[in-house]
Amino acid sequence: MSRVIRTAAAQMGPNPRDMPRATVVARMIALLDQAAAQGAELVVFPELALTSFFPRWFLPDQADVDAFFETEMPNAATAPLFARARALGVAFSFGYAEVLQQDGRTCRYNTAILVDGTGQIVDHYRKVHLPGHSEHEPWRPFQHLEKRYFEPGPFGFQSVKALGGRIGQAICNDRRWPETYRELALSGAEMVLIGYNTPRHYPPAPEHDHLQDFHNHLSLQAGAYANGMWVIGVAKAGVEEGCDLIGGSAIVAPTGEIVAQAATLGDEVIVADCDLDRCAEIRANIFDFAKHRRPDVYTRLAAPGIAT
Ligand code: CDT
Repeated sequence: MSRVIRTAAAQMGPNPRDMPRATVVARMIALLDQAAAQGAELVVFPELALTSFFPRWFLPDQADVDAFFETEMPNAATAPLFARARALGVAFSFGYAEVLQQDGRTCRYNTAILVDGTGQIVDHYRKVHLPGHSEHEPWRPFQHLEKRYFEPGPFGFQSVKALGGRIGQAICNDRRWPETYRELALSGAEMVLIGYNTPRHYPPAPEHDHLQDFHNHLSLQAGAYANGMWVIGVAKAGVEEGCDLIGGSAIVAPTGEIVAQAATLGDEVIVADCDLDRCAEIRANIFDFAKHRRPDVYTRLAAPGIAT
């Protein structure tokens, strides 16, 4: 039986701060329709897809922060997206800011969900690697306050059975960490969905700004190859509230080759046929984990210490 998932990366252009969620969701539905017209069974949207990338702002009033969060999913704003996807029988994933009450306290996560073709949420991932800083740093031209506005996801990385294979999720900065992919691969993932918002300018090391696109693809391609799995990287791109976000959304094969890549910095759909059986090209060969991996000597990997 064929295990090809025709997959779309639905890159999004900027979401201005005052763009209503209804408008953003209408754009997402237009992208979903375009993808479905090309036969896509799975449509992958970016990190924090419903709003502007708000960690760029220091917002002293918690009410201003909370305006970017969702208390339930689906909700009134996203219900039309869920309905259209269900009508089309298309699975989709997207990122959003999630707030919930848990064990008597308020928890806020940078979250991504995977929804299957029947409209069921089948995977709920909370971002593990939160980049940036916790305090206002006025010297920066823009902030990166993920460490202030979110807490790290406590559940790590796992994949779920969906669409005839095993699918996992990660979010933006996670894609730079080899551990992300290896953990997902060891959980059986054959495809990993990764939305991102990556500013071209990195204030602590501006000498690397010209490498942002390179580092994006380097990470996605290395993760795919070293673990023999499909990686779908999807940007929110373009100039959002004065902040230049890279594009370069890409569908990467288990060989590490980019098989489809966005050409713009706006709303754009790219599509590829992702045959999950192609994971074996790598996993039954150079990265045959059972045959060649040496976890007995990787003792430092899961230990907290760092040699100095
Ligand atoms: N959203 C996100 O994680 N962005 C980071 C920006 C660099 S760290 C300040 C990234 O890794 O792309």
